[in-house]
Amino acid sequence: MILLSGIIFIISVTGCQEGLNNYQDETLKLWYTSPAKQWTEALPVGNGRLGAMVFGGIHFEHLSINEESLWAGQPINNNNPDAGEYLPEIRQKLLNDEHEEVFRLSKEHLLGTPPRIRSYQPVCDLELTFFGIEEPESYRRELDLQNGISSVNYYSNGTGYTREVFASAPDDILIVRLEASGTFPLTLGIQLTREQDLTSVVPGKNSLTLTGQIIDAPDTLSGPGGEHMKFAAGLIVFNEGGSVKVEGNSLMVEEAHALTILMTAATDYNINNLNFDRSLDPEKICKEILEQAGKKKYTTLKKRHIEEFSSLFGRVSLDLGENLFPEIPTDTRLQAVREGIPDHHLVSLYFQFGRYLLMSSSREPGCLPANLQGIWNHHMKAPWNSDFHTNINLQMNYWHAEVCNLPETVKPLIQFVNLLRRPGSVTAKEMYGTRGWTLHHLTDPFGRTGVMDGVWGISPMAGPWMTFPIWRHFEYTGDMNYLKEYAYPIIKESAEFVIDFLIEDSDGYLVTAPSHSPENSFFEPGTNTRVSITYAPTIDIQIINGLFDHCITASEILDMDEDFRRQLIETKQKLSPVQIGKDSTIQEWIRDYEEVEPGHRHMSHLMGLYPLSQITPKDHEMFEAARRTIEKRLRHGGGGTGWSRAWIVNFFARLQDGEKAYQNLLELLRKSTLDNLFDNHPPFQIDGNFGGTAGIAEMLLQSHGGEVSLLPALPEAWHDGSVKGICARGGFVLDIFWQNGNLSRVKVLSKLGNPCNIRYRDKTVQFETGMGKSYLLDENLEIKK
Ligand code: FUC
Repeated sequence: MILLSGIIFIISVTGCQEGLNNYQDETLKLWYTSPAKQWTEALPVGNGRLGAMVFGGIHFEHLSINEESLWAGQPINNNNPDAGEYLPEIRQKLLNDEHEEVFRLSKEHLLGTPPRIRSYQPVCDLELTFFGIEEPESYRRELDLQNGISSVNYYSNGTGYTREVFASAPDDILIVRLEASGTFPLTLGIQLTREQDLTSVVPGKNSLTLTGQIIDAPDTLSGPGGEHMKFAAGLIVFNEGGSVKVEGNSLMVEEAHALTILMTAATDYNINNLNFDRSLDPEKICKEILEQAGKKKYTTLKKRHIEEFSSLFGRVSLDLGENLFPEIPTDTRLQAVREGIPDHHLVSLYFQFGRYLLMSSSREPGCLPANLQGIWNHHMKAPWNSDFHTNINLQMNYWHAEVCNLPETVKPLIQFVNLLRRPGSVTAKEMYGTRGWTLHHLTDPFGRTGVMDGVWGISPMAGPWMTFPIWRHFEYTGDMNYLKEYAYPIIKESAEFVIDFLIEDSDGYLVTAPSHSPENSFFEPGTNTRVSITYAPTIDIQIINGLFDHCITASEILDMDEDFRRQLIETKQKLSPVQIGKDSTIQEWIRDYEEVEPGHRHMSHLMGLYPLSQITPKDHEMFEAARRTIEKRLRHGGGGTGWSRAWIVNFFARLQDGEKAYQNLLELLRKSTLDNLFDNHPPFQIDGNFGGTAGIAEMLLQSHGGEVSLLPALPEAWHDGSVKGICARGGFVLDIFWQNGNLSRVKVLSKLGNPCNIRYRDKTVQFETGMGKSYLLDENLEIKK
């Protein structure tokens, strides 16, 4: 894997650090009293490129290792070659409600060729087999969120054993440190294993090098087979005391009192090409990284890691009450929450874990965004391929990034979307005969953008949807260079796609056709026939309105493309409207169809409520209809997956209903959270964690519609508290304090010098700010001198 070259991103992060303390909280740890029995109990570390799940075993330690770019498959243009020819007929039949025919034609002539992708894969396992250790007298494994170190401590054989594992971003390396203090030193075997596609594991004097290449078997669904991505992993061992020798293809360490293992992995993936690149030699890349890191002492590597890691993590603190259960392990606390015992500190730990996971799976030295499992996956064929799902999941992964003061985590997403324009423009042209670019409901690092999986993959508005995090990054950072060079071109070309894609329906509205409302279907009126392909579902109208609004604003700010701007304004007026149906909820489709699954996990027609801000209290009728829409979903068993429940938390936060937001947050913890705090979408999906963190932030601070709104959905349970370092659109960083459920004070740091329009309950104040200046406001929003 190489980093994206030739593109320089200027991401204003320095401003975020300015004026911010590094908040220390000794209690920000997940901890347990026994080793993980399965992968979903292990603890994650990552540096954006490398990831490891640490099991913490006593006799046998097992680290499941990932490198973000190791994927099966290869680039393929999977746009159905018939699409252009059949599109007019499909559209016509769709407008005539000939659903069966539309289904048949779409399946044959729109569905991707091939329709599936292959999986993200683990690199290898690092296995440590310890000899002579008796059952320990005490055992603790933990993950310290503040310094990104997972550790294991136990006492056995009259000796204290400690183990630390972390993934350093500055040195691009995974580090395992083992120490034994007492009479019984460390004797262990070290092995690298992989269940398939292994070329060799070669030991050196104190090293192991693993090499391999993914060999894909031909498969009609996912494409031709072949010798695909190359990969390597390497480690060096530095022993203090004792000896290291080679045994077969593993290393044997005898009687060491301390040991440092440096480990890395690499592939020949080149993101610039969205392909592997045979000029890259993964083995050589590993050697170089290890050589550089090997020059530094363990203490230096650790210090560099902690400094870098905590400088990002420490930007935000959340205090919802002190830790009342410092002596109780995390899994027991979670179980207590499941049984109805309040634990506000566990909520803040969960919030910070969401920040931790994003920092660890999406940033330099990595170059790809966080996938469905962030960066952590141990399956050769992962659930949903651990892919980039773009019909809610990848977008949700970044909902909390800006507000939680981690703008640099968005950079890999920006790079990736920027590069997807290339295959995305081929899809736009070949399938729909349009300008611009788009993709459908999922993609892989090879940039496949045709229709995937089945006809429910016909979601041409997923491309425009992917522009929202791109725009949001500008809203928070105000980075003009970024707007001009990256955001605007991505957004404008997406808007061009939409302009060309829209057609007129029989009522004279401009509609998207074909499309669907993710992943729901409706009954054809008067029949039991289920239909999913449709035109102008509500989500599309909301997405287009959002996209066009962003594009119009961007072109105004940049003072560019006046004619195009006018065209967008005119087009907006001709879009079909968002409607309220007979049961007073927001209609999911252009007609008031009956839903097949009224409790469906997707709530796509509420996109305008969150993450967009088209549905606000200013439009009382629509606002109340949105409330009824969620309630209806919930009545029918909605919120069944973690990400769905997390979305509901955000909805209720936007509805300014702190109590319901809180109840749903508790449901997220109770029903969809594993003992290691991963979101449980069997087995695991990271979007629920990220959406949940965004939801907590949204309860405490909102900043859409030109207003910074303080504590808009504070539940009664969070009586006293504070959140520090949280960010608002317009370049503000806030420290908010409350007591007895009421605002007590707020400190506003203005990074950009924009005017600040601040709301608390019914009161708003506006004041001018100076760039880099801080303002303290009291409980009445009066500025203190
Ligand atoms: C969407 C969801 C599923 C799952 C998948 C990866 O399609 O409907 O629940 O999260 O993405």
